[in-house]
Amino acid sequence: MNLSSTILNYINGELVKPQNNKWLDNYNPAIGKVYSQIPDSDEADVNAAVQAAEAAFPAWSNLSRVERSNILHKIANLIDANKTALAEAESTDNGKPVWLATRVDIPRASDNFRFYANAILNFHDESFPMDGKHFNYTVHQPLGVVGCISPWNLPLYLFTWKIAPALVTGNCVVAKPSEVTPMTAFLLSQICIEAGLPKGVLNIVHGLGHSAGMNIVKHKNVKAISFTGGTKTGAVIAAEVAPKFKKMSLELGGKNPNIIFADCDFEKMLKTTLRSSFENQGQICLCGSRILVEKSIYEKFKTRFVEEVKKLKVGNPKNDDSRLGAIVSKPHFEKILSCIELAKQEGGNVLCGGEAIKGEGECAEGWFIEPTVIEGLTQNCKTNQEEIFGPVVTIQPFETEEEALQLANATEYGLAATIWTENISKAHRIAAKVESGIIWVNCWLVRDLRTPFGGMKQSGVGREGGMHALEFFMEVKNLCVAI
Ligand code: TXE
Repeated sequence: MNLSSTILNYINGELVKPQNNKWLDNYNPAIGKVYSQIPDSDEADVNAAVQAAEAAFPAWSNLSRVERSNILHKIANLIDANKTALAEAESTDNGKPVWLATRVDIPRASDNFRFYANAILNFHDESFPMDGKHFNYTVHQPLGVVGCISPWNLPLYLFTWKIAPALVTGNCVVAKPSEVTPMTAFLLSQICIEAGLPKGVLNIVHGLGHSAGMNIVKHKNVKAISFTGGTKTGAVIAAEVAPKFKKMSLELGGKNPNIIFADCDFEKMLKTTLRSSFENQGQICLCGSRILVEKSIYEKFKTRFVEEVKKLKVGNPKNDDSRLGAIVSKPHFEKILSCIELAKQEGGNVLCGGEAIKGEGECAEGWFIEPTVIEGLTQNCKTNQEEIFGPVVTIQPFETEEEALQLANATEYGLAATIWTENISKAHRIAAKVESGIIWVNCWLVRDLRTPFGGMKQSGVGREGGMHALEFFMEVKNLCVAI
């Protein structure tokens, strides 16, 4: 595993420099300093990647599902074999604690490859006999060259979540990780070479969204785009892709309600709510950033929650006792602090946190923010409407189920929600009316890869996960034959 300070593109099976020889700084957010360089790729690099993918497509799509599945299993095994290096690289790039990358991000990356290597073997077509005179059957075929573009919050986790189903269905891929967290994608390139993935099947082009990313989206021979990122970016991509009738899957932002009823298992709720509020420094689109609490337990919740939040240690991501690490980038660090200032201007009362923290030792120049809890805001203020995507949650009381639902659904997003109640009828009743694509009851971030993943409203279009992802990366034909 070559943890080089110079990250290279992976095109046609080779690790290569950008043709324009332009480079971007890549920062370690825990120390606030540049630690590597990444290609500032442009149209020439994307064209080379698409050409390589086109050249590789006939042979790769003609392999049997078992042959493609076997190669994905090799990649999964190599990810597991390099788990420590990958977790450290993920933490260095993203600022998340090493223990979190080790426990979640990297195992999930190998699970993604393993899951789809198996899922394809169970994917089947359908037949529809018609009263002895005609016979229908479906045929699924790969699309060709597809584009996969991913964000910085769960870098290898979300990158592989797209690449694995795209490859195993016989497509060839041009992928771009976030320019903010490129290192594990570079290491994945090396793993794919070692696994014997044929050249051109997967191509990884590093660079900025508006150049490398947009050139992938625009390329006439890229048949589909699978994107995960912000809602505004999703809209830019959709505007480009829709008129060209390319398939698109958009996993976008969220402003998720965490609805807590008085009849919940309080201690279990409290422990999980600490995670759903601040895991990965609150930089998970599934985090519950709006905490809605039934009025009769609001004061008890507020007191206990703030007490526990103050105990959360923010520090060096290398330390096992750091519950929160660094914020991913200086711009995002400054954005979150500006959101906290806005919350105060909107009448919010900061119950704890709210400030940047100066790191210790090697982290003295790092970008750290205290976990922050704010109350006293209206639902319609910007703080409760717009995604902050950091360690900041708001809390507000409700009195009735109707009020809880009104608050929960009062944003333009609809990605995820959590509901805490021991009354199973109430849980089903509320869940049926919450406008979210993913709903957890008495738990959070429990993920079964067979399930559909995605949001409604401004949280996205389409579903990833399970057979939905395999379907997305294939065309389905229906053949009707006269007997
Ligand atoms: O997103 P950006 P970020 C969302 C999360 C937050 C955002 C954070 O809610 O809003 O992602 O990730 C590339 N054409 N989710 O800041 O800026 C860019 O280079 C083509 C939701 O990274 O949108 C990067 O690789 N590409 C999600 C990627 O898009 C472009 C889970 C994302 O960048 C581009 C995780 C362009 N014009 C985060 N502009 C979910 N719902 O599951 C940028 N990019």
